[in-house]
Amino acid sequence: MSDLFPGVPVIKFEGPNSDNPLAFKRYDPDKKVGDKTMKEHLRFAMAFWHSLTGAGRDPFGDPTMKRPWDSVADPMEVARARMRGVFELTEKLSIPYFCFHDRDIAPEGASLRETNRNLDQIVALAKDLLKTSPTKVLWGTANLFSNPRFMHGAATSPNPQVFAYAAAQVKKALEVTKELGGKNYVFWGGREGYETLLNTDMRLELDNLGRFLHLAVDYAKEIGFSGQFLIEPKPMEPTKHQYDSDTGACFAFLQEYDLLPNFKLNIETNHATLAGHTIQHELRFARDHGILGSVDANQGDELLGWDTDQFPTNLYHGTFMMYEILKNGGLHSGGLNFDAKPRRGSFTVEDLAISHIAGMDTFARGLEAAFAMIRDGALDRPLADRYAAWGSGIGASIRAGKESLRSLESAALDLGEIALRSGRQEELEAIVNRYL
Ligand code: XUL
Ligand code: CO
Repeated sequence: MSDLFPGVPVIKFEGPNSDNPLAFKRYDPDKKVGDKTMKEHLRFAMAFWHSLTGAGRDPFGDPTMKRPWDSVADPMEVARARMRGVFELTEKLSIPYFCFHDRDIAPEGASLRETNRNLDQIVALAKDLLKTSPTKVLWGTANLFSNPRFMHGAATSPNPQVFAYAAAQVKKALEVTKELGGKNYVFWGGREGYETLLNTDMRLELDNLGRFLHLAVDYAKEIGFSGQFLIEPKPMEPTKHQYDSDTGACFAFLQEYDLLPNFKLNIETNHATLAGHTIQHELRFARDHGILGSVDANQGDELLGWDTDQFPTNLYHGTFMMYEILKNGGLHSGGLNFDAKPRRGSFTVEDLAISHIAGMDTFARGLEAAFAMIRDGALDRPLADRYAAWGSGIGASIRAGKESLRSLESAALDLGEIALRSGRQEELEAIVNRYL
């Protein structure tokens, strides 16, 4: 293991009474919850772009983060240090995976050919480090939004040369993700959306997005990449409207373009907030439709209307998220990727470790609470009870498609007052609190 972060020790579980900020209070990797360990349930990942590349810049200010490579001038040397850094930090924190963008792990050159050469060098280093490390790659992706060429979109650009450039970048990113053993490949819409409909042919742009994703599916088959494809809903930012605006919109898009057999969703907490949904809603919708693939685990500030990408510390959300994930039978090839950054004022390397510890403890606590609620049928029993009438009589007959408006009218005409039952919302909320 490299020693770029001497201030971060190997993090151990010390239990809920520990006051050591550099220790787990709830996350005990080998502890069994049901028939799986916490590590197997939670499948944590570190986001390379925030933890290794993120500098703490904001629209009003310059970088604040203090990192071991700050005085290194050669961008390739910085890239190599960061790649060693992701292995060191994930190993010290018992985080089994990391996720990356092509452009975050290696700098761009003067042409795509040169950029690919830079990428190859860093990928060779990563491949070497993977040989002796327990850390693996959860997913890879292509950054199709930072470079000015993508100002009008990538797959949805009005300029076909930009479409071609983006396609070439995805081709390479798929090859690299395969080479590094990535379990999934993510498409986040980046700038796939619009600023104004006055200059936008929405129909053409959506058709092109569908075409683009099919090209990726075809190429993955060609090179034998068997990872899961994921798209990541987000309603806005950087564009006014992102086409993959929420799980419902993504589901409709995947259906329309016949991509459902190949894609699931990577659902992000802060993006759910921006879409005006709870994360519980987004995960539930995806689970019910068989497209819950992976999670970008972070949280937003509910008073701020932008993507703050904070580390997840809300136990209530963590519990509901783990509830949906357990009900989904786990995340399968997906995981909980900390797409989160320490606040700008939390600029030390220790803050980076402490932020991950806080997030991991949140989900470990959420896992235990959710597991216990499911084990006890705490929410399942009242739910089954609420819908019990659909299992027999007229309810069963409606579900079986045996009724018509005419037959239902005859059933309703002479009904007196219908006996309704309480929804028991407050009682259920209190039940959840008992498990926290
Ligand atoms: C952007 C976002 C990204 C994607 C990967 O809002 O969440 O980090 O997860 O490009
Ligand atoms: Co994300």
